[in-house]
Amino acid sequence: MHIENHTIDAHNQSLLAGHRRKMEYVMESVKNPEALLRKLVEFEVAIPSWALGTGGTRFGRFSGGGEPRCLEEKIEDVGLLHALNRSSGAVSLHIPWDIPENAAAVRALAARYGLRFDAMNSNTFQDQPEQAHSYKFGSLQHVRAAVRRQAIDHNLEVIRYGVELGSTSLTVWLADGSCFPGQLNFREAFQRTLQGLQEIYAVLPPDWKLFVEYKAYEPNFYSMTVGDWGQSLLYTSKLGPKAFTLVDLGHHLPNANIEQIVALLLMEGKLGGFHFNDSKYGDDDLTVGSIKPYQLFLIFNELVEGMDARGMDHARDLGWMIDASHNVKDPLEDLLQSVEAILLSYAQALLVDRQLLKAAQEANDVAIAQEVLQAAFRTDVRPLVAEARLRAGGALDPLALYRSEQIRKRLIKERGARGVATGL
Ligand code: RM4
Ligand code: MN
Ligand code: MN
Repeated sequence: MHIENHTIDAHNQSLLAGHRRKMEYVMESVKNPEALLRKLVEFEVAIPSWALGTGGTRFGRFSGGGEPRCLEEKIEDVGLLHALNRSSGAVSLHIPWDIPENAAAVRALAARYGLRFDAMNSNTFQDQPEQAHSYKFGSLQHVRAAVRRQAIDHNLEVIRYGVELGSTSLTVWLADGSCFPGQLNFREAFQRTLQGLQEIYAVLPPDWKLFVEYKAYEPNFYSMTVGDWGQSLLYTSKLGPKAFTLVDLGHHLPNANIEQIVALLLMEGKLGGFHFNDSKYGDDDLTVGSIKPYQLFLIFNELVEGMDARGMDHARDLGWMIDASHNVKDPLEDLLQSVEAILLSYAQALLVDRQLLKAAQEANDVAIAQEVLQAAFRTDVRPLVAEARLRAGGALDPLALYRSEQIRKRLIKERGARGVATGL
């Protein structure tokens, strides 16, 4: 199904007068509104193909119905999101959950919705039915060469699919590690993993990037072979200039200062991209901005400052992806909320008075530094983000329109109540 332009127009008309009033008010606190709106229009966040069905936990999975039954329907769903918010113009695929059987056709379908393919994701954390060797004791770190070969070959296959789809990056997240002391020789596990990554890196097309994602724990609970940003940076530094660290917000130990991690990775030119989500305890994969919106703002504050310092293009030079998926919300509503939260934090970060902050830092004026940051964070930028969406042809209130158009109900009618999408 898809949503017609005239439906979006009618929705916007009904909200326009109220929107204009809110805009007038917020414009008073924005110095260069046109430049800011342009940046918001350009910003885009990739939607993960594995989050379009209702996420489960290992205890259960409760489908909301109407889940996409194939890659084509997943693309249709992302197309729907993009039509509503005009900021979801990319999709990130996980192989083998979403193998494009006919890549040319899939690419053409995506193009019809104005979508491109962002980073490809490999999966060596699960065994597939036809697979010769098990990843029970790891993949690239494995003590047996045949298992490592299989994992490397899988990544090469993912790159091949990506090339056919026009993607230009590969994200490698390894579940490798150990559950008990003594299980693994840390140094040898690192070296084997590095060797595997080097083989993958060697076949990357010239314009491709390799993202090495880290995670503190789970599924291994004693050690992870890419367990934190230091380890990831070690791998990516040894690999070379096309390798970068990927930050997934849920992959840190409690209270980690993620904004500082981001600032230093950017300084080193080694920050590749993000998996946005939110968390209370661990890899909770909750809706972006639902638990710690101030932290998200502080991260964007570092991103804007650090990217500007390196002359980077905010919209293009890092990989912006969502990695969220859970039990109780309609996944499409969750994704609309996640994209919105990202844009709000980005807009607030753009509002930070950099000169004043710099002056406060130079003068050790801690109170004013806090005032500057919080003045931006406490600005209600929702009208600005809505205005950017309006200018780009999207809906002023995507979630409200999704509800009033009864999209989930229509999807259930079309696809049935029992379908289960591949993914988490
Ligand atoms: C992991 C990690 C990866 C994602 C898988 C599904 O925890 O976040 O990025 O691909 O989950
Ligand atoms: Mn992730
Ligand atoms: Mn994760």
